[in-house]
Amino acid sequence: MIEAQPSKLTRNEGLKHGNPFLSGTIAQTLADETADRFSDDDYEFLKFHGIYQQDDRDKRKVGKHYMLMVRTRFPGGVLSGTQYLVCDDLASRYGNNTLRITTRQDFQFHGVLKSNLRATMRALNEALMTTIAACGDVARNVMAPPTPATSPLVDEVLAQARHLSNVLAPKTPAYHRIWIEGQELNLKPEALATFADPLYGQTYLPRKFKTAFAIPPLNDVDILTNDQGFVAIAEGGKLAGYNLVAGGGLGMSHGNPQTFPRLADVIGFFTPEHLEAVAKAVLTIHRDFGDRTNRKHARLKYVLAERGVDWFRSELEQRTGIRLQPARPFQFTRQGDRLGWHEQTDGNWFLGLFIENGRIKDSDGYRLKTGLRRVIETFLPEVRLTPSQNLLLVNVRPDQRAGMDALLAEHGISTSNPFSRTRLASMACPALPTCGLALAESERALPGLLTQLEALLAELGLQDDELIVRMTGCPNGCSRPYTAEIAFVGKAPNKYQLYLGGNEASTRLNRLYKDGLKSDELLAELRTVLSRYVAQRRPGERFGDFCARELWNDTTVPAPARAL
Ligand code: SRM
Ligand code: SF4
Repeated sequence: MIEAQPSKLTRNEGLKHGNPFLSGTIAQTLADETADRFSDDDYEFLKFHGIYQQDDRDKRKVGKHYMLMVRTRFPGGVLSGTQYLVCDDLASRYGNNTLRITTRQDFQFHGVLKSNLRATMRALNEALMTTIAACGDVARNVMAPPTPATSPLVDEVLAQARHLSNVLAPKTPAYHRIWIEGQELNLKPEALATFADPLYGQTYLPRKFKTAFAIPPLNDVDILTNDQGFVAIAEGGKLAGYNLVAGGGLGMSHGNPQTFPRLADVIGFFTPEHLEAVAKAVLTIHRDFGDRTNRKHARLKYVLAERGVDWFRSELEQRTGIRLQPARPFQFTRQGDRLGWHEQTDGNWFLGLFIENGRIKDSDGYRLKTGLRRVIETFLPEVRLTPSQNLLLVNVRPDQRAGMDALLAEHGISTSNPFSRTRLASMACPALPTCGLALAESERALPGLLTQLEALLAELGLQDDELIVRMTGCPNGCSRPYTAEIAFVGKAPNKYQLYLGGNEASTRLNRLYKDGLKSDELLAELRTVLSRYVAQRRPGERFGDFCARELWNDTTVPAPARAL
């Protein structure tokens, strides 16, 4: 009888096992001025430090031009005005003179040279910012609703998200020693192999792990796309506890039906004092049951999809010793941000500014980077980055508003965000030239495509409608395309898949409508469906809901209401 062979662990598992300290030879390569790049092994270790080695894909014809992308970890997207100014300065001094707000409320610095990497990292840490575990097989930045005054729960939930982010951060001293102390770290292999993280153990997680908090009815964090989510339940104006949702994730690969986007399941309710225990239990279920033999099948969503909610709940209850209560009713009605000026509950104001695709840069007549810098150094508001790649200036005194308006206007920035509703609700991932996985353009293509779409919407009398449009350069889903009403997903240079049918609350996945379309064909396909929409839509029906009903015959109530 032939015995089944255990499947082989992935290369990443071997790397983590050999060096749970996560130091690799990063420090030695940093010290070696002749080396223009890190080794392939260090490429993997660097991720745990919040760093990606990339090359400028626009320059590949003349050779590989290596550079680093550095990603911060800002739980809930919060940073002080002073910290913002440090980031702005670092982007100009060491990066490509832009700051990129990510879909998980962080900043990315693109184009950092190896010779400037340590200075960048040290300056961030000196200003009390970190990049640890912004990438890698660990719990990533914890998302939380950043907008003040949308609910009395915002501050409390934000504080819990920030606390949880610390609890879930890996504890290796390598980060501090390499980037802050500047040690060479010539540790013996035996010393490296004995380190074990108290939560993650020696091999960390099989894959990335994402956490978010949301306060219904606003789903501004797209909570169901996370590995674990905490839906705040208010009773009598107070935080009664959380409904746990688990098993969401969007990444997939073209032509591999074993990979798919998935929305999280609703697992059950618990009171706030159990938050840490529940979060750790979900993480360790992923740690212990995630597939370490296939990185494309390693996310927690596949554990949920294959073992089911009942199994998951009982495993969680065993690990925590807590009995989950039935989930409390909740409903999401909307995603997105509150842009423009709004009053906070304490009498101060906040300003929501649309940042197209999260890219803070100066261009002719629209000097966004300089204008933001000037306004922040003058008035020192708190800054919050949103999951829709926008920016909020928070805690502004009423008497400061006019001065801020005027200063921003001097740089071509209007605080009334004068863009179409569809553009305001759009997002694109970075893709080319920095992302090594991009198959097609995204951030550089979407603004122009939207201009064409805006013309089409005007022609059809839909110029005042909001269509949630998202674009990515590959199927990994970084700008969360699969919950959009319209999504363009890159397949090859200038070839996209067109997905239709997500909803306003981000509680329904869209579906593939057409494959392999060029940019101009995307518009032609949309013209056909939008014309049908104009002719056949029900009163008040949004485009995504119309597509679900008419194209997919899907009239079910989207999760999570269905799951309760
Ligand atoms: Fe992402 C990989 C950018 C949010 C799913 N993502 C990447 C890399 C690092 C490419 C790489 O591995 O070489 C991209 C860097 C591009 C560049 O040049 O900057 C990248 N992801 C981004 C950001 C910057 C997109 C943005 O428009 O803001 C977001 C950074 C968030 C952060 O601050 O942590 C970003 N990525 C997401 C999201 C959305 C979310 O988390 O809310 C997803 C889908 C949700 C999910 O995780 O399922 C996402 N990124 C992926 C995947 C697919 C993972 C999978 O399970 O298959 C990859 C590829 C991978 O991990 O192998 C990836
Ligand atoms: Fe890169 Fe693909 Fe993510 Fe876009 S979706 S940033 S192309 S990995």
